[in-house]
Amino acid sequence: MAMIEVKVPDIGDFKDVAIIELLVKPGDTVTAEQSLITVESDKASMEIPSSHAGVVKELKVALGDKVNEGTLLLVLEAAGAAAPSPQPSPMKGEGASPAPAAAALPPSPPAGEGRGEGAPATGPIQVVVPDIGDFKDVAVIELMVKVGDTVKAEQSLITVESDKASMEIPSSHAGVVKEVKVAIGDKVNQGTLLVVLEGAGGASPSPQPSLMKGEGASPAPAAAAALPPSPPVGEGRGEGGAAAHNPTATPARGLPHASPSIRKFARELGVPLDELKGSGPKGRITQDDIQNFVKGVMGGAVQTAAQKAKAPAPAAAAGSGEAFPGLLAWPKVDFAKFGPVERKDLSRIKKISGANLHRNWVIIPHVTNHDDADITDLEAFRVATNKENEKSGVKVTMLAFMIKAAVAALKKFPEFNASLDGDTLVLKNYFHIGFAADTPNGLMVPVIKDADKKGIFQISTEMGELAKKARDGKLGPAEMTGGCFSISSLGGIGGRYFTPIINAPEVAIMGVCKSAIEPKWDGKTFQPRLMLPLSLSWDHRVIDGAAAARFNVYFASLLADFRRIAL
Ligand code: CAO
Repeated sequence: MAMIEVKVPDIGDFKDVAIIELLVKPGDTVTAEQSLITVESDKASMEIPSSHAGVVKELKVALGDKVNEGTLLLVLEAAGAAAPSPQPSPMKGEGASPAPAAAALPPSPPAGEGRGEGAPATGPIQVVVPDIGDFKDVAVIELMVKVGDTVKAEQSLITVESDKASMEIPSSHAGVVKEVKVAIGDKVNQGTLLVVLEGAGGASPSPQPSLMKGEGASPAPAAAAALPPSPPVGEGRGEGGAAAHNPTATPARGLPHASPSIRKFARELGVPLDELKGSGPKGRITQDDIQNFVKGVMGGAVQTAAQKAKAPAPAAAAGSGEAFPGLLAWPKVDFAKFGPVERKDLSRIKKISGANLHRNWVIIPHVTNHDDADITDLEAFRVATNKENEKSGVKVTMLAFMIKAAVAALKKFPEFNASLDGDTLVLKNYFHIGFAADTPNGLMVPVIKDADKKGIFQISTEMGELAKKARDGKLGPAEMTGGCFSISSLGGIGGRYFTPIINAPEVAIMGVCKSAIEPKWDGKTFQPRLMLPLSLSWDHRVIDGAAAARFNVYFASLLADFRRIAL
């Protein structure tokens, strides 16, 4: 039997797109045109079909891998008589590949729409579907705005879907939605009128970014940017993982029916999409479905398959309603009775990170140990280093040293570099350190990968880049997942100590506040020493108080004399 290498076909402007679903596994029999993987950019997802029929011998990619045209996906043993099918052509309908269609999407704004770079948008503005290439008569599957909403230029308005790809259509202008001209289920084409906006005062519409390149800081990419997901999704590929277990349930489309942003939303919350029943058209899973599912799990009314399988897992017990008998309902107050109020929706990041924080706070038995590190000498070294390297443009902050110290402490206390999987502790032999970043939209935790292999300058550079991306809403999921341990530094702001919430599935987090000069007794006299307040929160299911105290003491000793790192 001949072996055939199946590669990613021409996917046009799609570059370095992440695999979010593996739809086949070794041993599966696939037909030509059967979808093999799903890839996703900021605003679109698509399935990549097989060029040939056969039996999967070897998968050459994994979830999260970035692929491009020509990337080897898998090796097939050619099916008996089945001749290799031709390479799929741009999506025009029957059995064609979705890839080129999506790739055919142009980066430009709709013609004649008057992007108006620099020109203030005032009065009614008709926002139409831009040039969406070969996408024809695509169905609206999601309305993301309603009358009265204020939208920004580039904010996603609707999601459309063809056979195998879906994408969000952004607004060409900023303004207030006066009329929505399409409904769910409507078929749209280039030029279809979507909404009428009342132009936002003097606000100039920003230039349209490339639709498929994800340069826009739209809500969709932002949704991906929040706390990393936690079990049972593992590395944030919950629905993909589930699909991978059961790839042949419905050969062509056994996947949960959901748009890219909904999939991201679900991944970030750790919601297994394949366990949800969609309430949208054709069973499509909506944001409400996900939120209701999360509420159900938090309240104990719903159990995920993973929880059922692992019952009586401690997490399930803690999350069940029975753990809180007689709990009062959340107070409903008409605040306007007491004075003027305004209402403001939580940002998507706040909603996502809030749900994660809530779950972590409720489920994990947190304890926080406080300690201080004498960083007098390290701070002098840091200041001198920055002076020496003024021209390099790389500024080293205390956080970079703390990331290295965290790696050394994780090596010495491996149970801190672990995650709970039911009754099993997963000990990690890699050292990815997350750091909390404050952004205009809320808290995010980018991750410095392989911090053990990087020096202070490289860590500082990466931290600067990741923090900027976080603030610009441009962090990708891969940049926020896989963390082993997090550091939340409020040192640049102030305060003394706090109780950080553990970033599950991690088991500990270091909170750091602002250092201050304090008098320290050296046995003869008081010396002015620069003291850094540390607050280590840890999961008492995994870590004991004595280990936590030792971790803190060791961490502080490293900062007090950084040469210990080399011991
Ligand atoms: N003590 C005293 N000063 C400190 C310090 C500390 N522990 N840590 C940082 N500083 C100083 C820095 O040296 C810098 O001073 P100069 O400007 O004089 O050089 C200044 O504070 C600002 O530092 P920074 O915040 O820009 O840099 P950082 O590496 O310390 O932090 C980042 C980067 C992204 C983590 C930070 O900007 C941030 O977002 N912090 C907030 C994190 C957060 O919200 N945590 C709470 C999570 S729980 O809701």
